[in-house]
Amino acid sequence: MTPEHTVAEAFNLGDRIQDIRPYGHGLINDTFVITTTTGRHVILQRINHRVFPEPVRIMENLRTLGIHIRRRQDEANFGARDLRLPEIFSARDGKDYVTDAQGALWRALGFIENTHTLAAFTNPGQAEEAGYALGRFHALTHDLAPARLHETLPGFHNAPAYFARFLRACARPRRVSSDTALLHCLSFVEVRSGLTRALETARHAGRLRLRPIHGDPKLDNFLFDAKSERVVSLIDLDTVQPGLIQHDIGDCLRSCCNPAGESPADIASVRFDLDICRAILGRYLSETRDFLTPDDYHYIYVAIRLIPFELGMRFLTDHLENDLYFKTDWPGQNLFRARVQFALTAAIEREEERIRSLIAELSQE
Ligand code: GN1
Ligand code: MG
Repeated sequence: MTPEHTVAEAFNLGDRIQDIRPYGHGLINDTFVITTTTGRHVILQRINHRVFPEPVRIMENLRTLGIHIRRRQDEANFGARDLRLPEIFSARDGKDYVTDAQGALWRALGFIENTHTLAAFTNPGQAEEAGYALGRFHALTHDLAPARLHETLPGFHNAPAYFARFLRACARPRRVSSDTALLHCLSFVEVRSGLTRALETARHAGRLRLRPIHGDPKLDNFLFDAKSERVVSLIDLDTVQPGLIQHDIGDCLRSCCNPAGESPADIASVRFDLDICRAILGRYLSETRDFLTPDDYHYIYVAIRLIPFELGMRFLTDHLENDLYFKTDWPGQNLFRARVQFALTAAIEREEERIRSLIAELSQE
């Protein structure tokens, strides 16, 4: 029996297991889909405990989030159409998870049927849907006190801490590199070191406040209904924790506005699409405008530039540390991923004026 089979048997799925297969493209956790003998599907995940120091906290956050969102949705005036959260299957011992012989935590979540993810948008309506979903997620959670949520991943989106780690990785003695792509990446980071502090400084100054965030709203994590093409769920809730909504806005736009994706055949095809940005942000703001402050708007551009830069720096540091964090299929893949995110950062910098005027325009509506 494979480890996933052994673990799956420890959950109360209400059905017998027919088949288990690897699923999705996550860079951190291992994901499988179980098919039961009655044709139902369940997501089974092994949480990467090198990344998440206390995985039990993820499950506690998921419960807290679920209770809060359901209470908000039960309030009057909310339409029938709303975001869904995956169901949590309990283990036969009553817990929300199973721990395997190696100490890793596994969980089983409801599979939201008749949905799919998109590799890239094919029409503006899909981009508006992504904006709706992120905005709705923030609107449903902004009144949940952030202290009610654990930090599942301490330091996640702490760009100055990532920069300090990057510097440590650079300082380690290794062969002098003549790899021009690597040298270019190193100087790309060094000349932007000031950028890393932008959001943290604003937060410490009290200009931005902590709120619950999704943490990883990349395009892969939006589930579109197969028929209506509407987003019905935002999945991958491991990084739900206190953060800045700017982290989510920046991450969503980083992922969605680059139609070439995170692993393009040609880095030259990486760009930042302003029409997609307009569709997402416009719809996002129609869900969130009631509780956003002038400073919230002010820091949107900074976040759009910072988050791809931060992710590039994280990939680059992992490359320098011999790929300990992100899964790789080939040597040098994390360096390649870093180059893609830096190409996107550069594209955003070239469009700065137009992005800033777009944000100003949308904030007036
Ligand atoms: C990781 O595992 P996955 O693909 O959901 C990462 C995100 C990155 C993303 C880039 C916990 O998410 O921060 O934006 O890769 N998650 C963590 O694809 O580090
Ligand atoms: Mg994730």
